[in-house]
Amino acid sequence: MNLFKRPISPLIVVLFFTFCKEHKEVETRKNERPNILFIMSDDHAYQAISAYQNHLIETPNIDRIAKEGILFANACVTNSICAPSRATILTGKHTHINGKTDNARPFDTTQVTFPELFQKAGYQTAMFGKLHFGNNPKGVDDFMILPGQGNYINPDFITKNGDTIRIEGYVTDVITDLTLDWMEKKRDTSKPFMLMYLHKAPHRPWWPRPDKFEEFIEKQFPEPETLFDDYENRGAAAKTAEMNLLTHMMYNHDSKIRPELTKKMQPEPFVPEYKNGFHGPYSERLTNAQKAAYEPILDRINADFEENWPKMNKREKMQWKYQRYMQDYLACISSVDDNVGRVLDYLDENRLSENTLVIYTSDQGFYLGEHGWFDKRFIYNESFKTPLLVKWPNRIQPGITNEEMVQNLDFAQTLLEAAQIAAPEDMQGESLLPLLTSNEGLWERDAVYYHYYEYPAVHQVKRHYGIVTKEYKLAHFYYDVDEWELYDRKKDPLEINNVYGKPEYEEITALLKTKLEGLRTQYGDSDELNQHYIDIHLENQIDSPLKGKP
Ligand code: SGN
Ligand code: CA
Repeated sequence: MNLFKRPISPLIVVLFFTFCKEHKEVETRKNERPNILFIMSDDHAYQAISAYQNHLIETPNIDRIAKEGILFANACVTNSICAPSRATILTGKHTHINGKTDNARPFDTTQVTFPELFQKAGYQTAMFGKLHFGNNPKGVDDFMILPGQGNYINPDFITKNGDTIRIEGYVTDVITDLTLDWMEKKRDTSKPFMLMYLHKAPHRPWWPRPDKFEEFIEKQFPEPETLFDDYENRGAAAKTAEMNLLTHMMYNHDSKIRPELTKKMQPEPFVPEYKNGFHGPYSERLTNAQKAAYEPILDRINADFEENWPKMNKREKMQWKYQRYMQDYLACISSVDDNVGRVLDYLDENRLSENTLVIYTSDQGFYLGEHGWFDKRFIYNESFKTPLLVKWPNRIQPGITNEEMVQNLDFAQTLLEAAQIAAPEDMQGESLLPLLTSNEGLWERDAVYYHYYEYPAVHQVKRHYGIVTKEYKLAHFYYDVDEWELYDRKKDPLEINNVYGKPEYEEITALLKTKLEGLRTQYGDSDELNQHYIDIHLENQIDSPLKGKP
């Protein structure tokens, strides 16, 4: 039969034109500049995102980003602490170049940051939530940021006009309301947007919203294998760090035991507290109604502590503190996840999802009892790695996992390239676009550079720099020690055996040292710069909160 002579069915014609139209729309969208939604939380461990691991909590909304896009299993930071990580993200440069070595000194705002490049390129830009820079953001048309660390309940915000206003509510909900309000009412629909939505949670001191608080104090969580780590086979740094749950996590400030009760009980072991006990949200900031919601929950925690703590041995005390910690930390994350869901729903409902690149990350990872710790700072996995999930429909295949060693250093160049904006030559990262769009062959980096500086300071984690490959991790701790640590990542994923100096690792150590020097030269770091930053730090000595000052 001659097909060409057959009359074409009207249905086929309609389908054909619909296909052409849709195909054309997809093609046009591919060429359109995408909106960027940059979501970052503070201290969100990948162990507490179910797309990574689901033994602690389900995070269905954050997981949506992974389901619809890509999950980076080996994303890491260049320096595991808040403001320095943010400076690296915004400048695309390592700490020793952007100069933001610690949380204390303000960021040098004469530097170019990626939002201003978006703004200059015709994007509408905005930022809501935690920046923690000691000054206001550059290159954003609109912003509302928390002063410093901010507060969980009834938070204050610095506005673009220079005012500080207090907004009643729970910080994670409030930051989301501001973000949604901007998208709904302030967005210029003739322009693409670059929006930074930056959570304070789940930062210490982990105050959940009352309903989540109540829900999570009922839960018990599995313990990490290294909860009772004794730091054998490690150097001085792990032994002297002040972030152990039993000996450094505060009864009042962290575990929510009322100062009056600890005064009466004098619990062992002794842990120095902040002078103001319930530092943070639980102070005169709360309305009576809010206090009435928290008090019965605090009553239960305090009654349990009063009755059971004196009967517990050391091991049981560690376990009690771990459970208390996880209950509050994970309850805070549950609110982050709900609110991320609200924002993703907004994008879906307003047909914005298709042309919006959504990125979810944290300023660094966090210890959830691993090595007996809370906090971050070390080059060890839980704080060195950071969550990274990206979705961008039509460009990123859904459900991909990528194992490459990518860093927060790469974010600026990635987002700029996605928006077809030229990145300045002196940015030090690499665009992740080839990985996002699956051309894995184009990725060559096999080792990353890390450098942590904030010492002496809160948590007393010693200064160190190092190199990490998929197989090994080599770190040099310096300043008041001169110690090397080497971990065989494949054989010792928990990083409890420092094999530096073992004869069978001599060859690889020499190779890694050469490679590390190569990275230091490539990125422009040096012993002279180490000394320079030590001098600056000592001039601006940061008070330890253990001296009573938060
Ligand atoms: C505060 C915390 C510390 C934390 C630093 C830095 N104490 O000082 O535990 O390490 O911030 O955190 S608390 O008073 O908030 O409880 S960072 O994320 O900002 O780098
Ligand atoms: Ca942080």
